[in-house]
Amino acid sequence: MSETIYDVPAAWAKKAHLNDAKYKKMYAASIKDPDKFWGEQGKRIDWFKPYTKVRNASYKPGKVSIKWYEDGTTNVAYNCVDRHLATRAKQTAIIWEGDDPSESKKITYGQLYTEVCKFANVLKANGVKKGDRVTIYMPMIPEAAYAMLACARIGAVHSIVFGGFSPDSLSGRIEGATSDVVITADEGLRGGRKVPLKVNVDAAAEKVPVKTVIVVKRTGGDVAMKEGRDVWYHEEAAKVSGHCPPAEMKAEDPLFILYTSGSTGKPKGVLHTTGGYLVYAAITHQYVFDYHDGDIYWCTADVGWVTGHSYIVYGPLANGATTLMFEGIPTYPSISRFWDVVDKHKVNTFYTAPTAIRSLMGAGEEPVKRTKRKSLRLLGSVGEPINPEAWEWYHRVVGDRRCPIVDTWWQTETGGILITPLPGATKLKPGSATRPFFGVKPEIVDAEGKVLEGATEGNLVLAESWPGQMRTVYGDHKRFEETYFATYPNKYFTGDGCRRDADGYYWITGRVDDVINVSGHRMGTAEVESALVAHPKVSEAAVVGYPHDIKGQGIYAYVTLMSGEMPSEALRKELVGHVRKEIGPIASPDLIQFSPGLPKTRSGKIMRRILRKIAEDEFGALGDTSTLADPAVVEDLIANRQNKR
Ligand code: 6R9
Repeated sequence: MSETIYDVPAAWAKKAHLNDAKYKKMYAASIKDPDKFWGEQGKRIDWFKPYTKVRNASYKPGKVSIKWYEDGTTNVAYNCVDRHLATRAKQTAIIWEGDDPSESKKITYGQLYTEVCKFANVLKANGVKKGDRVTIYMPMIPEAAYAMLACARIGAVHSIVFGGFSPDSLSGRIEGATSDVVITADEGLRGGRKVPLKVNVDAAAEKVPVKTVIVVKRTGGDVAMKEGRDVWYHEEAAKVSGHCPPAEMKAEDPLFILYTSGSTGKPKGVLHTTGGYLVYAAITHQYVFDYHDGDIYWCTADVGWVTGHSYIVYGPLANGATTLMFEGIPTYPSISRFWDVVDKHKVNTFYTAPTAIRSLMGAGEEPVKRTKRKSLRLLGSVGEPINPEAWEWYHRVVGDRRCPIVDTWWQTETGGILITPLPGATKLKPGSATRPFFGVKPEIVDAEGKVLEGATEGNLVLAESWPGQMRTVYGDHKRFEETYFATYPNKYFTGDGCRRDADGYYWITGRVDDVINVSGHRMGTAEVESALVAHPKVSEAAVVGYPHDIKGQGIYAYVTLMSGEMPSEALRKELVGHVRKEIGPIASPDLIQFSPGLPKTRSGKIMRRILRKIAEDEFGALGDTSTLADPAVVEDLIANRQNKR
C-alpha cells in the first residue's frame, strides 16, 4: 500500500465548490438528517409536480422497498434538454469525436432538443408507448444518446446492450426485458474495424420475437432489411416533427434497465427509476468532477455500461455541461489518441478506467509527452481498483503533477459514485477511493455481519439508502432481496472487500464473490462456465480470476473434457472462440487448463478457493484440503498449471 499523500493544490482549494470544511459539514448534515439534505438537493432538477415526501426506504428482510421523491412528477429528458434552452440553446451539449480523427461534430442544446424530439416521435410512430422496454444496441454515436433521451421523453424504458456482446447475449437481454423494439446501427466502427451490429441483431432476432428494428445509418455498409420489421431511422425521422411533449413521469417510474453480471445465474436486469437517479447523477457529476459552466468534460466509457449512462449522458446533461462522446479506442490511429483528443477539444476533465492507463503505460511516456494536455485540470478513474503505480503514472505523466485524480468507487446497482475524493476537499492517497459521498454510510463487516470499527478490513456494506440506488431486479424482486439484502440483514451488501485506514480512508480490495473484473468489465464466473459446458466436448468447467498486469484480472478456466476427447492447442482455440461467440470477446478465457478432474468436496461442490490459489500461483497456501473427495486431483492441477507470462 502506498503511503504517499497528495495535498489539495492551492488553486483547487480556492476555486472548487467544496473545501474540506464544507465537505465535512455537508456530509455530517446529510447523515444526520437525510430528509432535509436530499429534500433540498432534489430541487436541483425541475419537477412538474413538486414532491412532498423525500425518502421512503426499508431494507427489512422480505420487505425491501426503496422510494425517493415518490409523489413528485418530472421528466428526465426535459431536465437534460428543455430546461437548458432558455440559456444554453447555442452552447455545445455533445462533442462527438469519431473513430477516424477527421470526423467530429458539435451538437448544441438547441439541436439536441430537435434530435431527441424527432427520435421520440419515430419511436411513437413505431408503436412505442409509455412503459414499453426498448433495447438499444448501438455504437458510440450521438444517436445513442438521442435514443436514450427519446425513450425517457415518452416514458419508455431503455435497456442498452453493449455493442461488444454476442447475438446470444443480446437475445437473452431482449428476452429478459420483454422488449420487442431494438434500436441499432448498420455497423459500428472501432479502431478502423467494422462491428456487424445489424447482422448481430438479425441473429438475435432468430431466437426471440422482435417486432421492430430501427436502424441508424453509420457506415453505409450493406445490410439486409427485413420487410415489415426493419426501418431506417433517417427515413422515419424525415416524416416526423421536431417537437414532442415530454411525458409526465412519476419519480419512481422506471427509467432504464441495465444488465450486469452477478455471482450466480444469468445477468440481472438492474432497474433504475426517474427522480432519485437523476438527482444523484447530477449532484455527483457536479461535486466529484467539480463541474463549472464552460468545462469540457470527457468520460471515455461506452454507453453500454453504467458509467456511460450516468456520466456521459444523464449527469452531465442534467447539469447543462458539454460532454464528449468518443467512438473509437485509445490506440487508434496511434497510441496518443486520448491525448490528441484532449488537445483537439481542450478537455478539462478526463475520466477513464485503470485498465486503459495500464495498457498505455506499457508504451512509455513519449506518446503522452508529445501532446500538450494544457487544458486538463482533473483526472478520474473508475471500474476497478487502481494500483498505486498506475495512479502515480496517471498523475505524473498524464496530469503533469498538476491534476488531482478522483478514484471513484461505485456499481451499476448504485447508479452513481458513492466513495470518492472531492478534488477541492480531499487529500489523495494513490489507490484509495478515500471518503464517502454525501448521504452514503459505508460500514465494514466481518463474515458474521459484525460491524468493525476504526482501521480494519472486511466486507463493504451500506447502511443507508441514497437516491440513485437500484430499485429492483427487473421482474424478480426476490432475487434483488436475496442478492443484496440477505447476506447482512438491514444492509446493502456490495460484494466488495474493503480496508479502512487510520484516517478513515476506504481502500476497495476487489470482489469477494464469484464476480471477476476484467478490464473494468464485470463478468460472472458462472456465465463463462455455462458457456464452456455448452460446448459438446466439455464435461465440466470452473472459472476463476487471476492477477493480470493490464486487465486487472484475467480469466482462468479449468476444463474437464468428455471421455474420449483429447486436449490440444486446436481445442483450446476452439473453446476460446466458443466463449466469444456465446458471450462476447470480453469474456474470452486468457488461460485454459485441461484437467482430468476438479477439486470437489465429498458432497460434490467445486472448491473454488483452491482453484483460485492455483491460478494465482499461491499453491503453498492452499489451506484446508482435508474435505476433498480426491486430494490427488490437486497435485495434478498444480503440476499442469498454465504459465502467466
Ligand atoms: C461503475 C462500475 C462495479 C464493480 C465494483 C468494484 C469495481 C468500480 C472501482 C472499483 C475499486 C474503484 N469498482 N469502481 N473497485 N475502485 N474506483 O464500474 O460499475 O461495472 O457494475 O462494476 O467494479 O468491484 O463492485 P460495474
